[in-house]
This record gives sequence, structure tokens and C-alpha cells, in this order.
Amino acid sequence: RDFLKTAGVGALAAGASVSLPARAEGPTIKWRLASSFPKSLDTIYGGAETLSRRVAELTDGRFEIRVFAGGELVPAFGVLDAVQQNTVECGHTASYYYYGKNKALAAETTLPFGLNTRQLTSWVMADEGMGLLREMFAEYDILNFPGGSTGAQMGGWYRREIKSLEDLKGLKIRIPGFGAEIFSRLGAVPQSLPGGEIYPSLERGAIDAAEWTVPYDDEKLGFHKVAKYYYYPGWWETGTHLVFYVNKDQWAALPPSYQAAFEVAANEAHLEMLARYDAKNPPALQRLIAGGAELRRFPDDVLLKAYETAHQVYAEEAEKNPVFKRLYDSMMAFQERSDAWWGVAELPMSNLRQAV
Ligand code: PYR
Repeated sequence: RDFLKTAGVGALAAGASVSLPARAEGPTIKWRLASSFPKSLDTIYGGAETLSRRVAELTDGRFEIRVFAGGELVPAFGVLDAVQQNTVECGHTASYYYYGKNKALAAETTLPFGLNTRQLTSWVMADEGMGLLREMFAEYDILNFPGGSTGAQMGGWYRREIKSLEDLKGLKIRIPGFGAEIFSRLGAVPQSLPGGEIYPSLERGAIDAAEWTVPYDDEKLGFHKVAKYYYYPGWWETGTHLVFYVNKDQWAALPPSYQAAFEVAANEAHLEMLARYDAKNPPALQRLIAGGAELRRFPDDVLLKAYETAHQVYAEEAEKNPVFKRLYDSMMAFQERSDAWWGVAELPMSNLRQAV
């Protein structure tokens, strides 16, 4: 931007004449956005702030989106209902919080052992993902937009060490979406809690373990103070996507240039969130380990059984849920093509760098 300012001054100084076209006046529009996330998590909650700031900048302040944290306007897991019912015009959330309504919604966020973040973004933006997702969300009178990504997540914090599948029996763990269903089939007792409510439950022993996202957030939430073992890989969150929801009628009432501003700002928020996490996670993980967190890989029997169970769950769901089947088949076909390419270029390259 400084460069543009300087270039502008130079052009004027050189005597170029600049005539600005008259700006079309747009209406003043004020929206409220209900987030599922707590304000303390600047990166994930910040996705909505970026959207709001950029939309305002792109419309000369005429389109204002006020952001409310999880629980402020509506419950953290009430965002889909609130946008569908037009209680708020838009929201920022993770669709797998609505797993109970339709498991297909969870596929928009992430699937255990599924696509990584880049693959999921590519499926959504450059393959058939967006078209299929828009069809699904039309049933809720909602339009979905990319809302950021955490990248691959960690496997969470455990008070007790998980040495084998046996150790999952009866384990009370906070975990959302398909991950919760798989953990339950492995003998654990999953709990559904919004981000802002996890720490107090773990601290008072109401749960034995909790997963949220990645080291930068996990450190902020303080899980390391009450559970020592930090597990990887987070096989149920291979590239978690957040999402902006917009009520269909509210969207239709926007001038096209405001719609374009919203789309541009959502895309920027999507990219920016992942870039921030990728920059902030490495030092956060180092700090956590230096502070006493014990990093552990899930045992092989857990990973193998979880993989097998995930595919059983998908097969059962695809059998009875045509919306899920369409999304799942498309994602799996994409994953097969994409993995073949990653196996040639990205993976060997990063393996080589780590090995030398
Ligand atoms: C979670 O709720 O677990 C997320 O990763 C956002």
C-alpha cells in the first residue's frame, strides 16, 4: 500500500492528470455475525473480524458486519439455526457442530483420514465441492463461504497416557463430529462442548481428555496446565475448514458489489487464518514442550482400528444418506487423484528435506 501511495504521488508530481469517476452510492447495510468461537482465540475468532474489516473497507464503510463471540447472541452451537431462521444475517462456525442434524454437514469441515487442508480447499474452490455444498446448504436457506482453516490438528490432551486401544475404554473426551462417533465405537465417551467451555471441564475432571485445534490455540486455552500428554496425529481433523454462513434472503437483498466484497473478504479470511496458524504453531509447540507437555504419537492399534472404523461409519452413512454419499464419493475420488500427485511431488520433497 505504501508503494501505491508513493507511485500515486510520483504520477501527480510528474503532472499526470487524474480524474476520479463519480462513485455510485450504495445503501448502508448493518449485519450481525454470530461466531461459535471465543474472542480469546484471536486466530480462529479473528477470521470473522477480518471478514468484517475487509467488507467495510471494500464498501467505504457502507456494509457493516458486527461480530459477536460464541454465546453472546446465540449459543456457540446455535449458529446454523440462527442463520437459517434469520435471527442473525450471518455466522462463523464449523459445520460438524451440526452433525446431529445431518452427518453430511460434517464433511464440509473435515473427515477423519480425509483430505488435507490444501486438498479440501482445492476440492471446494476448483473441483465440484462448492456446487455440492451449496446444494446441501440450500436445504437450510444458507449460503456457505470458505471461513478459514486450522490445517491438520493435534490429537488433544490426555490426563493419562494412551498406550493401547484398551486405554480408550470409558475415556471421557471432548471431540466433535465423525471423530466423536469413531471414539465412541472404540469405547470412549465423547462429549460435545464449545471451545470456550472445554478448559473448565478438563480442569475440574468432568472430562479426562480434550481436543481443540492446534498448538497455538491449545496453549492459549491452557490445557497443558491440567493434562500432560499431547497426542498426534489428529487423524479425525486432517485439514479442518471453518465456514461463513449467510442467510439466503439477506444475501439476495445485497447489491452485487457488496456480495462481491463479501466473497473477496471471505477468501482473504480463509487464506489468512491458515497462514497465521502455520506461522504461530511451530513456536507454540516448542513452548508447550519446554513447559512440560509430553508429546506422544497415538499407538498403532489405535490408529489402525480408528481407520477401519472410520470407513465402516462412512459406508453405513452412505447407505442411508444420499447427501452424504454424494459429498463423500466426490471427495474420495478427488482424494485418490490428488494423493497420487502429492505422492510424486509434495510428499517426497518434504520427506527428503526432513531426511537430509
Ligand atoms: C473444534 O471444535 O474442535 C475445532 O477444531 C474448531
